[in-house]
Amino acid sequence: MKIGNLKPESGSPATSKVVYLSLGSNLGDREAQLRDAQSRLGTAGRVITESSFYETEPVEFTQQPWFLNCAVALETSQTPERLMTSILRIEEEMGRRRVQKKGPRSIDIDILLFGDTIMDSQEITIPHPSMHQRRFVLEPLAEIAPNARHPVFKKTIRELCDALPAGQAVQKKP
Ligand code: PH2
Ligand code: MG
Ligand code: MG
Repeated sequence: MKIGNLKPESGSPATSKVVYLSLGSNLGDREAQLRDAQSRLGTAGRVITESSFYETEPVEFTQQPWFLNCAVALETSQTPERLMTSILRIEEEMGRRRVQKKGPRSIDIDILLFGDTIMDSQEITIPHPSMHQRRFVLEPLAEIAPNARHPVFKKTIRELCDALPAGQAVQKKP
């Protein structure tokens, strides 16, 4: 065999990426639901790291119970579209009802970063368009991936977290 034939055929090798997700719950048994979601994410890839759980003040729509939030690193060979389908299925299987935008939810799973992918389609925006403004996202993410880099702002998660204005109570659970 010629050595030149050893290069991979374009597009054929399964390429896996590290994806960072934000999980949140503020209805029912929040802790059990975060754990349930983490374990179900195993159907979409390999869960590499899980942050601690954080008790967080609701933001944007503030008249709702406090959230429990965490961040998860997932290695997956799924495309962003497939992963989004997997996530929506998990949320549905866990009984999420979409009643009010940004309102109370049993489980919410958001894609934050997908390797260094940048995309903006009707269904999916990556990186998550609000992640850099949300302490409930950045603190858990900084715990597991302080040096991951936001591909649009070219800043690390630690830098984005340190640049947040004061406010947005976020308390790491022991
Ligand atoms: N999710 C929202 C709106 N506000 N606030 C906190 N603390 N945690 C969340 O997960 C959250 C929120 C919409 O997805
Ligand atoms: Mg969300
Ligand atoms: Mg969501």
